[in-house]
Amino acid sequence: MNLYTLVLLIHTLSLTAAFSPSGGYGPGNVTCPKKSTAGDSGLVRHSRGLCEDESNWLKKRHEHTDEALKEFLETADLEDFDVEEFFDKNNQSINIGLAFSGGGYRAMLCGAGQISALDDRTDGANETGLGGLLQSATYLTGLSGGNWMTGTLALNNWTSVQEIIEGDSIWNLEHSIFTSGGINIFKTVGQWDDISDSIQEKKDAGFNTSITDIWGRALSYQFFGKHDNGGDGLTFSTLRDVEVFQNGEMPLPISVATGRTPTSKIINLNSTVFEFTPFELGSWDPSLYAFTDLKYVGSNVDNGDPESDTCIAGFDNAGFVMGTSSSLFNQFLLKLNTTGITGVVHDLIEDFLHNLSEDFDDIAIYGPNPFYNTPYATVKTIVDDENLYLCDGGEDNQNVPLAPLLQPERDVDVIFAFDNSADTDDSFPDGASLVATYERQFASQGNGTAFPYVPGQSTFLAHNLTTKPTFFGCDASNLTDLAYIPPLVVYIANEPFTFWSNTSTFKMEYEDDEKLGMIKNGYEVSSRYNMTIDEDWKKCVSCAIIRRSQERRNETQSDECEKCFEDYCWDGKLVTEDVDLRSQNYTSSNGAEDASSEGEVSTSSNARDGTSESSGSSSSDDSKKSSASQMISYKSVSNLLYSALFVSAIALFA
Ligand SMILES: *[C@@H]1O[C@H](CO)[C@@H](O)[C@H](O)[C@H]1NC(C)=O
Ligand SMILES: *[C@@H]1O[C@H](CO)[C@@H](O)[C@H](O)[C@H]1NC(C)=O
Ligand SMILES: *[C@@H]1O[C@H](CO)[C@@H](O)[C@H](O)[C@H]1NC(C)=O
Ligand SMILES: *[C@@H]1O[C@H](CO)[C@@H](O)[C@H](O)[C@H]1NC(C)=O
Ligand SMILES: *[C@@H]1O[C@H](CO)[C@@H](O)[C@H](O)[C@H]1NC(C)=O
Ligand SMILES: *[C@@H]1O[C@H](CO)[C@@H](O)[C@H](O)[C@H]1NC(C)=O
Ligand SMILES: *[C@@H]1O[C@H](CO)[C@@H](O)[C@H](O)[C@H]1NC(C)=O
Ligand SMILES: *[C@@H]1O[C@H](CO)[C@@H](O)[C@H](O)[C@H]1NC(C)=O
Ligand SMILES: *[C@@H]1O[C@H](CO)[C@@H](O)[C@H](O)[C@H]1NC(C)=O
Ligand SMILES: *[C@@H]1O[C@H](CO)[C@@H](O)[C@H](O)[C@H]1NC(C)=O
Ligand SMILES: *[C@@H]1O[C@H](CO)[C@@H](O)[C@H](O)[C@H]1NC(C)=O
Ligand SMILES: CC(=O)N[C@H]1CO[C@H](CO)[C@@H](O)[C@@H]1O
Repeated sequence: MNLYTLVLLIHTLSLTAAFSPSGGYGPGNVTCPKKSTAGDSGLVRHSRGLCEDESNWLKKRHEHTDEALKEFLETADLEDFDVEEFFDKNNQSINIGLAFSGGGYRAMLCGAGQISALDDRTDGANETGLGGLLQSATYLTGLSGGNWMTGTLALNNWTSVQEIIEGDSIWNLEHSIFTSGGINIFKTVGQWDDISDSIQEKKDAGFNTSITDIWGRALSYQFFGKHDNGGDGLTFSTLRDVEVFQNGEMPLPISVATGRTPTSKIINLNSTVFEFTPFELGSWDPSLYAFTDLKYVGSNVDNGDPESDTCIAGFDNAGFVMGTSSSLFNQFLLKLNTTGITGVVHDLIEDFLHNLSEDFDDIAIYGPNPFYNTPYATVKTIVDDENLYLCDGGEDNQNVPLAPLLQPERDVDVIFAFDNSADTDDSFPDGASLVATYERQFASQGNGTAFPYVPGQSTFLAHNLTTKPTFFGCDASNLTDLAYIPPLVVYIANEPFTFWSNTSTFKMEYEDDEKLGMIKNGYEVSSRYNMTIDEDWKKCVSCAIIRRSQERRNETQSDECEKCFEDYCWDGKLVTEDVDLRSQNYTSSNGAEDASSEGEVSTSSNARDGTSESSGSSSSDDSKKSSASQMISYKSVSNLLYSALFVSAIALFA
């Protein structure tokens, strides 16, 4: 064998190892990796610090972000600011995090438009948008519909929204996933046959399956149409072997889900937030406080130690991961008889529904539990179970996936939080997600994270904090009472410019012109209507990016940036009916309490204007919300409540 063939062989092996070893949807056997380092056992580690893979990868990413940010700041042309000098003095790279909320296809399409204005590959973004900001970003988080967007970009060789709308093989949304072939019934049936085979493969390999498997496979045809069989063998950890990722040419994609046992309910104060990176799956929260190597999820382990030399790979199917983060949409399949699905597929789903209690409707089963018997959790609910149950990232009401970006280990300077939730009666955001994340820092599950002060939803609406971008946590000196100085948060909410972008969360079909209208409107949202509302928008964004760095060095802001902050920072004022969150007294928690205890944030959970109640009843916002819109914004996970809504939602696409 000559050297060339050897290299080729190794290359092929490493590629196939990245996909499911079976080549299809069913996970397969591989040799376990060598034990990792220092104290941690086998495949699992304590959530102290970042994993070595992420730290190493960051070095490569920072080479790219440093360059891109230099260019971004140069072209922003700030007064009294020398870019070279700034970078010389800065002994660490600036970490920018971008977060995209859930909300079905609405969130995916709005998010696509919003991100396209930050992407220097988009026509016009260098001139009328914030082109280069995406290239300067270190982290990219997505949840539910937002993770459909981030996952599509990441797992298609870091494609761009521009490429997607010019191409024709992905994001074809004219037909719902139940009738993907349109009038071509054979195409639809063929696809569902494949899905059915996939699920059978996973079962045959000895794994429990859930509705999320079906849902994830169906979604994959829309997101991974370029890959064989709708990406049935594509895994999330595949990214490790993709050159653009290895070289740090894209931000770290993170998908967020929450943990929930089939019979329980969760709210922002007691949920366990999970994150999937290409390297790991796990949580920073005390109820788990562990991460596992994503590639080997599905292996039989005890405290992270594989039971034999044989491990499992291929469980982390990309569609399954993206379906997990959006499992709330499993509910569509429950209305089976109204979907028009017939034959084999109908029977397959019917079979599932009969064999599962309804408690499992929105749950993805990760079994065997990769965290079985791990010792780091303060509450043992998750680690004592033989399965790990994950569900939609928005179920705890934190619909913008901020948790991964608030971990002090990641040292994020600024977060751009894109909120495409449907909180109000007319399906626009009202800041509820930020409030939920704000509150969580004071609960034991917040585990010493910090988040800037925000007002309640009444103020968000009355002071127009959702109709123009708003900065939170502008002044580090005002945040010293928090656990540490959190990132500055640039909050950008969905609003209509040229398209009514407040479509229903459950609208599953978009005509091409609707799709493009949503995307274009998203571009206009994050570019301030192509810079026509504020020609200094790029400058102001730059001021936000450099702020924490300046504060660390005790440098004063230029007059120009001060002016920007006057325009965009929340001024701390409230409308009269809003409770001042800042004056709330939270009982400090020692982190050792049972996370399920209801009393841990004694005064706040009822004093807040209702958002932390799972019922969603609100004292001040009653007039602005109906119970239906609260359900759409994932206020409650009650199946009972959903039923009524879904019946009407189904009518939309049936
Ligand atoms: C994996 O190996 C085990 C034995 O170690 C065997 O029982 C099982 O059938 C194998 N699974 C697959 C999918 O090949
Ligand atoms: C950067 O410099 C500051 C002050 O000079 C110092 O406190 C900090 O530890 C340095 N950080 C790094 C990453 O070297
Ligand atoms: C935008 O500017 C960047 C950096 O100069 C350049 O690489 C990129 O090609 C430009 N984008 C477009 C669409 O012209
Ligand atoms: C804003 O710019 C985008 C991207 O170049 C373009 O598609 C859109 O038509 C522009 N919108 C307006 C209102 O000019
Ligand atoms: C992935 O994208 C890079 C450029 O970004 C390109 O060089 C490479 O050929 C692409 N790979 C595939 C498999 O399309
Ligand atoms: C669908 O209809 C069949 C026959 O009427 C019934 O047995 C089944 O329970 C229904 N399934 C669902 C999910 O409603
Ligand atoms: C919010 O916007 C509306 C409509 O543009 C305006 O009438 C109102 O004065 C604004 N409110 C505040 C507090 O700026
Ligand atoms: C910070 O605190 C000062 C003094 O209390 C106050 O005047 C200012 O408005 C605060 N700034 C922000 C952004 O909250
Ligand atoms: C920052 O500046 C203030 C006043 O300008 C001064 O009181 C303080 O000691 C300085 N802090 C550091 C760390 O240099
Ligand atoms: C909150 O409680 C602490 C100690 O329990 C007390 O010192 C502090 O004054 C209280 N703050 C407010 C705003 O009530
Ligand atoms: C979380 O808190 C809610 C409201 O207090 C409660 O109903 C629920 O049972 C708790 N869930 C867990 C998993 O502790
Ligand atoms: C900052 C902080 O409180 N970290 C805690 C998070 O939870 C783990 C596990 O309970 C603790 O060990 C950390 O100290």
